[in-house]
Amino acid sequence: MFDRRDLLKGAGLSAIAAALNSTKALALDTVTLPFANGERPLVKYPQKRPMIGLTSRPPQLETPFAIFNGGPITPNNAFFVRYHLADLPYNLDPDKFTLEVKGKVDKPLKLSLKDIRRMKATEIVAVNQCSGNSRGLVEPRVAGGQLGNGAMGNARWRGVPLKAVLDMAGVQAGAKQVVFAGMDGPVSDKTPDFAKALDLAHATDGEVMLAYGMNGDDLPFLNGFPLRLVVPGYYGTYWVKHLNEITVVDSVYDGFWMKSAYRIPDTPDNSVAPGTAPKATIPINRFTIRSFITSVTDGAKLKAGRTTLRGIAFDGGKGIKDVSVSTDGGKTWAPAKLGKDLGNYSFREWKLPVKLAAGQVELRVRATSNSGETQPETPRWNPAGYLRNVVETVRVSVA
Ligand SMILES: Nc1nc2c(c(=O)[nH]1)N[C@H]1C(S)=C(S)[C@@H](COP(=O)(O)O)O[C@H]1N2
Ligand SMILES: [Mo]
Repeated sequence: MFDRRDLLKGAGLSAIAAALNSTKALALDTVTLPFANGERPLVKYPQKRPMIGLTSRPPQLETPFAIFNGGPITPNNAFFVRYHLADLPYNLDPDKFTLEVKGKVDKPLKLSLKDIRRMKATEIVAVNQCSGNSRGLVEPRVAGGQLGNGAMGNARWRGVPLKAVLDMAGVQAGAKQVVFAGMDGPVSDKTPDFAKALDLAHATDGEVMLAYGMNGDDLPFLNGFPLRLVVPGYYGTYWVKHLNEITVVDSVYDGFWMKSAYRIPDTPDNSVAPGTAPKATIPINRFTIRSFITSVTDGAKLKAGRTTLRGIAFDGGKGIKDVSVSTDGGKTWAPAKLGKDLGNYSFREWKLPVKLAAGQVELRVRATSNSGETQPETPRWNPAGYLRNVVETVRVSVA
């Protein structure tokens, strides 16, 4: 298995390819996520530290939650990995890679990585979160990848605005959406290829980005090397990896992953009564607001007296206005001190000194955004287990 130092371009990539192709991930240990059947192997993949393994074909890796207590940026080697299709482009050659821009454009393009890296670069700190993050905690339980809270991460992405590339190609009048497809594919041709679409206005907002850099390095292979879409504030499903095909269309794209999958109820709070099916649905879009305690884990034993609680909060792009903490199961709340502002799409750190009395204590945290969105006291429910953002409770024994 490989370490970052081994991964010096070219030879490095084929070594990763060989490792991913030929070996099963090394299972190191097991971890137990806090729900029935939550036992998972801790696995080691190239360019990654030990991660919580959900599936191995394709690789799906969850970040161990303790990582989020290490600072607002999630290290590349701890960043979660999600794929739908098992045929990954292990043998891609970055020197031959091209991004094609086609469809309703005046001038179809084929850009090399060099072409893209020569353009004016921008950076944004943004959270990527899988729609299925925390699905294992949903009650009543729902089908799909049973994830804890580790299918999210925050990185500083570097690349070019998608708008700049679309402007170069010249979007034609009547264009409605932009469709994104990557180099991975299904192992059986019965499985629909993975492609996602954004409305043209969103795609050209100047924030949606074609990213080649992550936290000062190239993208790790499993996070979309050499190029991925970054859609700040939107669920990870839109963040297409190994992106090599952009198609401008004059209709609403109706591929499987837009029309049938990744849909939420078309109700005011995008939920339905538990166990029921929605009458109408819309494509999943922006994150709901969330916050977590990262310094204390559920079931921990703490000493009575003063301690400082820490954690993170984020939302779909308005930015975090307030984080409040309760040490009495939600009866009273105290405002936390917010950490450095890395932009409206980033994790926002918070901390609060508290005094804990002996006994069983329920710790809670609740964030509010600049637009007033806050977290519900009781979970909302939808059939795919998306959008979870209930105020979470961390139970600790204090002595
Ligand atoms: N090419 C490709 N891109 C993809 C996917 C995929 O299956 N194939 N999955 C999407 C989903 S559902 C998520 S949550 C994010 C996860 O990004 P990450 O693996 O870098 O964490 O990638 C998105 N981009
Ligand atoms: Mo996802």
